[in-house]
Order: sequence, then structure tokens, then C-alpha cells
Amino acid sequence: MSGAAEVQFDGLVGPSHNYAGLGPGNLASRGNRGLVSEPRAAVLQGLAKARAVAGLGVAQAVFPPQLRPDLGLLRSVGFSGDDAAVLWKAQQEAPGLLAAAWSSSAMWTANAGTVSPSADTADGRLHVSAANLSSALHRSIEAGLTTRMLRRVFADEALFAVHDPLPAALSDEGAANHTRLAAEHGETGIEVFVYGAEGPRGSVAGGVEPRTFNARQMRSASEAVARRHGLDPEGVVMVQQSPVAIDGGVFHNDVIAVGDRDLLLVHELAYVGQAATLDRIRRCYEGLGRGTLRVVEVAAERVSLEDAVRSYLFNSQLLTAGDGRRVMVCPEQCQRVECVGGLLEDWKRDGVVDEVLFFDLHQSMRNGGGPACLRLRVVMDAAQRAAIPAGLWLTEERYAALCNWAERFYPERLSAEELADPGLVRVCREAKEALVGVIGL
Ligand code: SUG
Repeated sequence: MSGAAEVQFDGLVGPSHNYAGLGPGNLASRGNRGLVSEPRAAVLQGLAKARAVAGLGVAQAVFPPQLRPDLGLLRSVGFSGDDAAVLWKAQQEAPGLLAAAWSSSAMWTANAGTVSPSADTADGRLHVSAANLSSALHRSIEAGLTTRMLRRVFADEALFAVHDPLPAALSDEGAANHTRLAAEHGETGIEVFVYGAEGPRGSVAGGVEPRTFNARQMRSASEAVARRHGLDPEGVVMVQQSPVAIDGGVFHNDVIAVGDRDLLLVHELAYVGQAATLDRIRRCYEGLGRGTLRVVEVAAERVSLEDAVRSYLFNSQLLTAGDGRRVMVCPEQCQRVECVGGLLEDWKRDGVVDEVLFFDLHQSMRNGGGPACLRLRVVMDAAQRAAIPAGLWLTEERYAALCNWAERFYPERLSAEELADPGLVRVCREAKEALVGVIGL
């Protein structure tokens, strides 16, 4: 791939960002349910992080938020009348459905879809499969719009193939359960797919299943994605997530492992049959004939599963900066959990990473969304980068325009009671219309 670069597509937090406790198996989302949110601070925190990443010389773009509320959802479940009546009745009778209709969850673009770059696919096009997110209602309503948006962004069919979401029974949560490893971004790589359950019946190989929470990613879905993308089976590894980890709050693989190029950082309790699993990944990588994979396994004695989830260490972005340095973009919670702060110091000293940066993302973090959740990684060559809508690139000017836009439209605070306010519907529509002027989509 000539001039390949990994582009970060960050999701803009929507103006109705709120804390409804809707994320299954997501301890932060559950624990912060009912808190008053700060949508304006939320979008600005995400933008500040994305701007800093762009400042490292990394290609950085944004995806627009989805328009909420999804009044179609509320009407489909029997609420009728004008918009105000629909909202009011939903609040009285089904506040959970109302919250789902307002969710800003499309901001976590690591769940928008799974991406295989041209270097890995049989037809040489970049393939994207939109995720169905069928394990939770508020997330499942993203899939239709996300697919349309992906088709707008990756429109040139000579360069890109965008696949529909899989049937809902094959639960698929996208790139959060997928890691690509390659000597250089533009070279052929291996793709590691991590699942928690075999398929729709919930049977898990080896008879191990999470007890407290449902697994969100199915092996049958991951296999379908690999097949559709035309991946070489020799370069695909299917890995089962540890049920203990899922029950401990690891609802996506990106809460317990992160990789970039020839480096994989992973917690000791991430996978079923961990030693053999890591061996399979190593061997598969070696099959590329481009050297060995560096696997850094974090012992539970050093960082407990609980501290890994609390700090969101593995939800950091592992990036290759414009000058080739390896940078880790962490949530500031990593500094506050002592064992994690110490580990990051060691990693810097030992050359695992060259730089560690910390960001205040507490608005998104309270919903279980760290730096890595907020972005979709897409390795693109120069022609592909030139083919996407230019308004999506986060330049300094566009960053400033987006901050102005947020200051103008986003509520400072939002509580559950306000979700029945027709005024908020208007604000969201106005914000969406004004955004077209900033990003052109
Ligand atoms: O699906 N939280 C999201 C967080 C997604 C994080 N993404 C990755 N790990 N890649 C989820 O659980 C909470 C919404 C609420 O509670 O209002 C939520 O959906």
C-alpha cells in the first residue's frame, strides 16, 4: 500500500450524552446510572484528545454524532401523538426505552464496525463491516445510520467495500473485539478476532461461559466478518475471551488488550487457555515472515483484573506518531491507580513505549468509554485518504469550529428528567443542522 497510514476516526459525543446505565456488563455504566451528565464538557474532552493525537502527526478525522432522540424507536413500541406526547408518555411508562432513544452511544466508534485494510483482503479493497450491536437496544439502533454513514464516507466502490450489519442473532460489536498486527501498517498483517460465545445458542467451546454477564461478541459473527472481508485464513486467529474477565467487567476485548504493529499488550487473565492462545497469535504473526511479535503480558499480581478495569489501562490508544515513536494515549485514571502508574513508568523506561500521555475523558469514562472506545482505526493508503469527504479531517481550524459549535448548542448539564423536554429535541436538531456547515456531512 503506497503511503499507508492509520487514520483515527473519533466519534463526536452527541448533545444528549447521558448516564442511563444501559451498558450490559459495563461496570462504569451501571455504577454511574442516574448521574447528571455534562454533554458540553464531554464533547470538548473528546475533541481535546483527538486534537492532541493529530498534534502527534497521526491522521485524525471525526464521525458526526447520530441524531437523537430516535423517535422512530419510541413510535415502534407503541407511543403515539406528537413528539412531545411520545416523549412524555415514554417517560411515564418506559423510562428505559426513552433513555435508549436518547443515547449518544454512537460516539464509541470502536464499535461502529470492523475494518480490514487493503493489504489483508483478497480483492485489495478496504473492507468495513458495520456492527449490529444487537446485545443492547440503545446500541442496536446505531447500526442502520452507521451503515449509511460508512457508505457516505467510504463511498468509492473501487477502493472500499462496506458490508451490512450481520443478522441480529449473530451478535457483533466491531473493532473493539478485533486487533490487527503487522510489521508496518501498510503491510499484510494478521487479524485477531476475540469472541465470548460461540453463536446464537450461547454454547461456548470447552463449556466455559460467563456467569454474571452475557458475552457480547460471537465467534460465528467474527468468522462471518473474516469471510466477507476475504481474509487469508492463515492470517486469522480466533480467540476466546476469558469468562472470568467478562464477569469482571471486560465487556469488550479492548478493555483487556491493545496492540499496534508488532506489539501486543495484554492482561494475564484475558483469554481462555492464555499461554496456548498467545502462542497461536505469535506463530501466526511469524508466518508473515517479518520477525517476531513482542507480547507484553501483565501479571494479575502486578495489576489485578479489577485495577485493569478501573484504570482502563488497556483501553489506551497505542499509536505510531508521525516521527515513528510509539505513544500511549491513556485516560487520566491510569495515573490515579498506583500499580498502573508504576507499570507505565516501567514501560517507558524499558522502551515498550516511548511516550505516555494522559487525558481527562471522565465524561465518556463514566459510561465505560475510554480513549480506544472513542476511535475507529482505519489503515488507508494515500488514494483512499484522498477519497473520503475532506470535511472530516480534524485540522486546527476545524477543531476550533467544532469547539465553537459545541459551546453554542450543547447543554452544560443533562438529567434523566430532561429527556422528556421537547426543547432538547429542537436543540439536537439545530446542532445537527449547524454541524453540516462545519464538516459538510
Ligand atoms: O457499549 N456504554 C458503551 C461503552 C462502549 C465502549 N466501547 C468499547 N469498549 N470499545 C457500551 O457499554 C453506556 C450508555 C449508558 O449507560 O447510558 C454504554 O452504552
